[in-house]
Amino acid sequence: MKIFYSEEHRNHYPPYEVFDGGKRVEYFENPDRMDRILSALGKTDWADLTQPADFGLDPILAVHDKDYINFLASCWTEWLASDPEVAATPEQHAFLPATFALRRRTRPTSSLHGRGGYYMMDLSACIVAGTYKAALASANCALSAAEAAVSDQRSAFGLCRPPGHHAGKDYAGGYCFINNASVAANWISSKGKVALLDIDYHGGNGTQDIFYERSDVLTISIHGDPDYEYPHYTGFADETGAGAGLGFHKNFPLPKDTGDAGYLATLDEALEMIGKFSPSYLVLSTGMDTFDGDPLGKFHVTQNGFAEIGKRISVLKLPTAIIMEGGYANEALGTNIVTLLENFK
Ligand code: OKP
Ligand code: ZN
Repeated sequence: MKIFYSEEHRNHYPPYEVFDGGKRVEYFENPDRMDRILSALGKTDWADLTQPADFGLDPILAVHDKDYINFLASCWTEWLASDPEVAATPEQHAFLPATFALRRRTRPTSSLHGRGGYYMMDLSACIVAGTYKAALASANCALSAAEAAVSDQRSAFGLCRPPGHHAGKDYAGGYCFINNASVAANWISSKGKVALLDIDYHGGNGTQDIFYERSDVLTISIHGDPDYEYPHYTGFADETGAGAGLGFHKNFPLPKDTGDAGYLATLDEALEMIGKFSPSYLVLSTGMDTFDGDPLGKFHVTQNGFAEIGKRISVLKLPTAIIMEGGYANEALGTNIVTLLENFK
């Protein structure tokens, strides 16, 4: 299986993130995640690691707002230039706003923090010196996987970091800056009918927003119920698309403590919907934080569960761009990904 991976992500490693109550903690979405996956893939005889191609900005701007991307591109250097304390000790800092724009007749203003609170939805998508280039490289990994799926008519893995599914057209959040899976799905949509299934533990709010009014891309997300889980405000069962997209989005919010049986029963429903849509391609937003014991999740999917998830999705027999999202139980992350891929390919 072709696996698209870039080392660029290492330069995106914020010194901290901020939890509820203002508590600073280590950045959970860390480079070690990729090392665990690389080491597990290195022990297989089928992992064909390749550098992503550079697709330029066009396929990204087909999904994201230009001013938002410009904000990502210049945020760090603007902050360095405006704050001597940051300039003196850049490695101790991460760019974060303290005021957020509720999207009710608000607008981005010209100051850096006036854009920060507009283009960021929370305190977990910290921007540091290497963030923008890492986000571009991550999107290129997704696009390369999409291109491989289309041209080889077989599945490929975009080993993306930073992840993408919380990023909307004009906002970052939840460790995500560019919505890699959405950029890939949108790119594929001009070559054939595509469905996007999000199996990350957290609701794919960015993906939902991006395709909400489109009928040509079916989007489905299975996740912790926003009634108790991040991203809190969207991902409910009654959100099914709007306008031309009505009926082309589906959320499966699940209760705390969902295990293999409950998860697989829901997955079957999702796969049946995809079957009826009858796409030519699939994009799989692949988060492994449904795993039992993930520090950011409340489900109990086991390694056997991931094997079964891989098997059942593979029954669709669709060339699939598998796009890495979350998963924070680092010790198990490599094994879990390899288990899923091995049962999928
Ligand atoms: C990203 B992905 C609140 C912390 C929220 C954000 C989690 C982002 C998950 N206590 N942190 O979907 O794996
Ligand atoms: Zn997640």
